[in-house]
Amino acid sequence: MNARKDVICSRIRIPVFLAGALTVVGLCVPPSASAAAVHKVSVVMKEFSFTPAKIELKAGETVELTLRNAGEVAHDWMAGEGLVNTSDEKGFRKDLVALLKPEERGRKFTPERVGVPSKADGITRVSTGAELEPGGEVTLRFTVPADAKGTWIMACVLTGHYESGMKGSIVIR
Ligand SMILES: [Cu+2]
Repeated sequence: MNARKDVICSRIRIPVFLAGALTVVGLCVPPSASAAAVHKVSVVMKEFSFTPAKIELKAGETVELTLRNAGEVAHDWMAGEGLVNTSDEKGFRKDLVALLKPEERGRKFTPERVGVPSKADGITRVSTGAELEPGGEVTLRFTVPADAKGTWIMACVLTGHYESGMKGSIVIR
């Protein structure tokens, strides 16, 4: 009885061992040069924060920025500089997303572009980015242009969200 049991066990072990070995081989294959050059960054959105709140990128690198809404309500992700932030108008004097021209892929998100003529100075502020439903995810893939160097604000421009903490910075060197 015992001998028979051992035989059954050894038959089971062989394929499991092979599967394990194949997995190890798969993990040891070096990534191609193009895959290695991609800088992957993830930002988690919820009520009311971006985590991490600071992203650092370099001009010339290819970036895959993944935004994920782990919250219970919809959130926006926008980026730029010169934010007009009042209760009835929000938008950037200079839009970072227009410079980055990202390819966007994901689920449960809507690309957004909103222009807001400022009451203060008549200049149109823009908010470009994406609105993510709860559970939504979008990956923005772009190569950082040299003219994007600087410190930018990322924000959720939905009413009250920025004021409650949905803000952060993107530093491009
Ligand atoms: Cu929000």
